[in-house]
Amino acid sequence: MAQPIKVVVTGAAGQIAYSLLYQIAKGDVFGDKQPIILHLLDIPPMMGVLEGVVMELADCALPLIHGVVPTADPAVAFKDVEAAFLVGAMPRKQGMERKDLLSANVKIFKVQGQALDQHAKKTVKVLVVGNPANTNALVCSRYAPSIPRENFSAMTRLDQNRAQANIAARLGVNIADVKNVIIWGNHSSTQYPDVKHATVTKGGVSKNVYEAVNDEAFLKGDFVSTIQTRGAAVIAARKMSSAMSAAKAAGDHMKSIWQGTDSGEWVSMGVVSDGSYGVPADIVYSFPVTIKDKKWTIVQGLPIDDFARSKMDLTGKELLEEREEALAVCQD
Ligand code: NAX
Repeated sequence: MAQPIKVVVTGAAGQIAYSLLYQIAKGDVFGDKQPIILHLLDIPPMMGVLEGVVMELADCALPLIHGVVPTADPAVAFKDVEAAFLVGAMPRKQGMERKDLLSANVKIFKVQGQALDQHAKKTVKVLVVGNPANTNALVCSRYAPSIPRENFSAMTRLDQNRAQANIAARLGVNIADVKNVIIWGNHSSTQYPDVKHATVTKGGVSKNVYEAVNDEAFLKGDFVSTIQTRGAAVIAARKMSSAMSAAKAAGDHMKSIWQGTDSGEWVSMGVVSDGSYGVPADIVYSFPVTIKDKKWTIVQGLPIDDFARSKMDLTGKELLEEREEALAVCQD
């Protein structure tokens, strides 16, 4: 059997982690032959709750788990980890402005970037889930200069999964028959869910989603706004934010990094922009990527029409603003 790898999950006492830990622990992410030592980080007041999570992990009786290390100390949590799920962040409280949330959370990601820099393996793959995920990932990578920037990514896979599910339901096909949906930009309500390059297979025949849906008004209107506001719709119904689906998406994202993408398929993730598609460089922007040997490559050469251009620019502009706010907070 392979040597165990150390995997950290932050916000380990929270609701996303509660679903995510089981997926990781049973082999859905790193494979069913890969033993794991789980490092669980949360803040000191949550140590009692975390102890309960540790008890439940033990009671799951999962043979891939070769150790569990609950801690409130980032130095312990990030020690020698090869994969990091950065889920923990401060939730938005009533009366809190987006700016206040950004300012509280980027500070957390500055500290965790520094801890990763000092303690993690240099090959560590870091997935940022905690919001504002794209800008937190940028901050985290900036404060971990000894780790390649390409190793940091932000989660837009939940948005991708939502878009894929919406189209599959609309066309009455299985989710697996819809491929290459793209999320461009920020994991926020400015994101641009794009099916112009997506395909659907029905009765053995593959077709472009745009042609199959055959309703441009829907694809440019309700579809886009439904995906952009899906998180708020879940909160309104459940009185809590998406957790099961967010955990599934986090597992999917890291699995894509670990095991690569299938031939002819791409996935969306927030990565440090190199200026592809005229997107500003040096922001964490969600692009379509293919992955091989744990390295991503932005899919090049997709034609961008005027509608897509305006949506892609808008979400890029928001990310530039977030970057300025975040860097100012970090310098305080
Ligand atoms: P919870 O509030 O249930 O859990 C968060 C946990 O993080 C808590 O246990 C808290 O104590 C812990 N925490 C806070 N500060 C910490 C720190 N400095 N170090 C370690 N742990 C810390 O939130 P949950 O529903 O699990 O959501 C977690 C984050 O995911 C939030 O920021 C949320 O906004 C974000 N989301 C991101 C999504 C995405 O697609 N990128 C979608 C789902 C989710 O909304």
